[in-house]
Amino acid sequence: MKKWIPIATGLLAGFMTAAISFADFSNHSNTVAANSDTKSNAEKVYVPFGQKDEYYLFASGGHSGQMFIYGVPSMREIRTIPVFSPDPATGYGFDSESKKMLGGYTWGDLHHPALSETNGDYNGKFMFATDVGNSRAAVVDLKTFTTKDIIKIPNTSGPHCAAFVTQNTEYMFLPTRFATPLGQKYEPLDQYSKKYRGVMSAVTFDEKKEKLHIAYQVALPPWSYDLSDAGKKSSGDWAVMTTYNTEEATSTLEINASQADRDYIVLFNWKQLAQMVKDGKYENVGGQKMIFPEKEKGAIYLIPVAKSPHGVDVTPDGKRFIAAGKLAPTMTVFSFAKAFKAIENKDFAGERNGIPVLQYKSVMEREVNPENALGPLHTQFDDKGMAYTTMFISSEIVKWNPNTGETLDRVPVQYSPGHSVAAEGDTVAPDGKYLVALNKLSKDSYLSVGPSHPESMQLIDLSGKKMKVIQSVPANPEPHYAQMIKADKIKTINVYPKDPNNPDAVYKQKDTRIVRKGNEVHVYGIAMRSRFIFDHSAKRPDSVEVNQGDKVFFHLTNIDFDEDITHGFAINNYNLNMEVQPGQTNTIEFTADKAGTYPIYCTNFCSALHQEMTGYLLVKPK
Ligand code: K7E
Ligand code: CUA
Repeated sequence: MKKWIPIATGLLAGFMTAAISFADFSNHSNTVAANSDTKSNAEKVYVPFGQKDEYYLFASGGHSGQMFIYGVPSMREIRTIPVFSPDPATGYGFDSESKKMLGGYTWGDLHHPALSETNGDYNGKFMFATDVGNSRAAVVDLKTFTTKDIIKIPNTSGPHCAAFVTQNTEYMFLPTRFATPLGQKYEPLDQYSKKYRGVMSAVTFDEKKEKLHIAYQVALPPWSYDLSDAGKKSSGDWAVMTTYNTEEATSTLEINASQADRDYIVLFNWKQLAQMVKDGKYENVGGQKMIFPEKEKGAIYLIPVAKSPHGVDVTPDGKRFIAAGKLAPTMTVFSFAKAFKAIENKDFAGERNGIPVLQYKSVMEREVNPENALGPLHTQFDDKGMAYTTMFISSEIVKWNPNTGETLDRVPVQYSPGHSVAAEGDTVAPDGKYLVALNKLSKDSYLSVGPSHPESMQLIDLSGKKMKVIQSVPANPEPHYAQMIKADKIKTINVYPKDPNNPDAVYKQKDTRIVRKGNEVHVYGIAMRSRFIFDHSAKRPDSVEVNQGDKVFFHLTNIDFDEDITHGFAINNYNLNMEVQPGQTNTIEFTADKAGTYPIYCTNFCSALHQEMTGYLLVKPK
């Protein structure tokens, strides 16, 4: 323990100015261009035209609120899935359903995408994500790569460490980065230790209805909860998360939250928490079932860990969890079995905020300090159980053996990696093969675009004895975390099937119509190559006339049941656009408050006569 105190003090400055460490790498000559086997690297990432990538990579879009999809090993960006922010390209946030889901928010901060799991393995069905910016959780359906549900999480501020799912997607846990008074009521900051709380929410998912739901919440001490991970196999009922600012500082956190040599890992049993809820051991706070751990004991424990940890990761066999020190150059390996024993023997070193603290020595298995490796943040695993930890300050990936602590290999990356992601890396059976470093700074890697540069992702080949960086691509803000899944696990649909129960759907030209109810106008129309038909019986079936002030609903069905033949629907000068994918029915609603003549047009180039796919919205003045 003594060892890291002096180092950590120096590190604090280093962590904040990681860029100064770039110079250290001049002797590594590891830039892709300088690599002597450029050709063999190129072959490894080359996916010939007509062939497809082996993996999907789902990368967090950070404060863009979106998720970016890449293919691995080509590292080609395939798609953006809008989740927490509107996206004109797909009409997300414009059509009625997605607009309602976004709830008026125009941005989100998506950090950790999490794939749904069956028996600890990605099942390829759904992707979950949380929003640190506006405290929401979302689910994306991987049949269509579209967001299906978003819920606002009350009583919480910034669910950063989420989303990590339990091994059969029973729960995802959303502990918060910021402590606030419950319900975000006003309380002076002097009351921080007494009145503020960090709240963890347990969210469930109804796969049939595709709906998220808050099962219960836990009022944790007023600390910052950082990364979390669910247990696996023998530790499957448990989950772990890191904390910082257990100092309970209320200002200048960079100094004041780094005072203590130890913060904690929170170890909790989610089955016991669920049982407490069943037994009525909770209080109602703002409509949520809130467990107070100082009153209801037995499900939550604290484990001391070196200074302001960031990541904590459970090994694929579920036997250990590894915390990375951020301000201590240490990866600490803990044993679940030891923790369970310590709990059984009540081997406590007292309590903190009414929560028992387990003896560090009783749970810790080893501290690993690779020489000069600084700023460990997150750990991933390969098929042999070997660990790969990102070093933010020394800008490298360190491969090491969690069973022995031995350092096996190191490779520099450009620069300052936050997370990395291994192929199927969070499952009980990672693939090895590939690791992608998600770097915070690309600095001198690409053509300059001015003072602010893109982040970078570097593909690392794990198949040999030595790690090898084989590709580098720029990434939009901000790849915090990603998950990589075998491509054949994801089964997308080609077209939306006909839905006879959808009252808004119209599949035949003769069923197109305009229905007026008072000042509401409902247009039941179709889009097809290369025209709109809003009312087949009208003199001009592709134009609609309404009165100024009318509430207008365009229900549009794309009757081109043909893969990739998607249509757009934009109203010129009305700030409206949506996409209607093959077979899909989509609705856009607005108040026609501006009188005049407004062209309607298709925004997706859909045929040789796409340009002709137009009509008019006429808004008759009052
Ligand atoms: Cu960027 Cu996971 Cu939000 Cu670490 S987090 S780096
Ligand atoms: Cu439909 Cu262009």
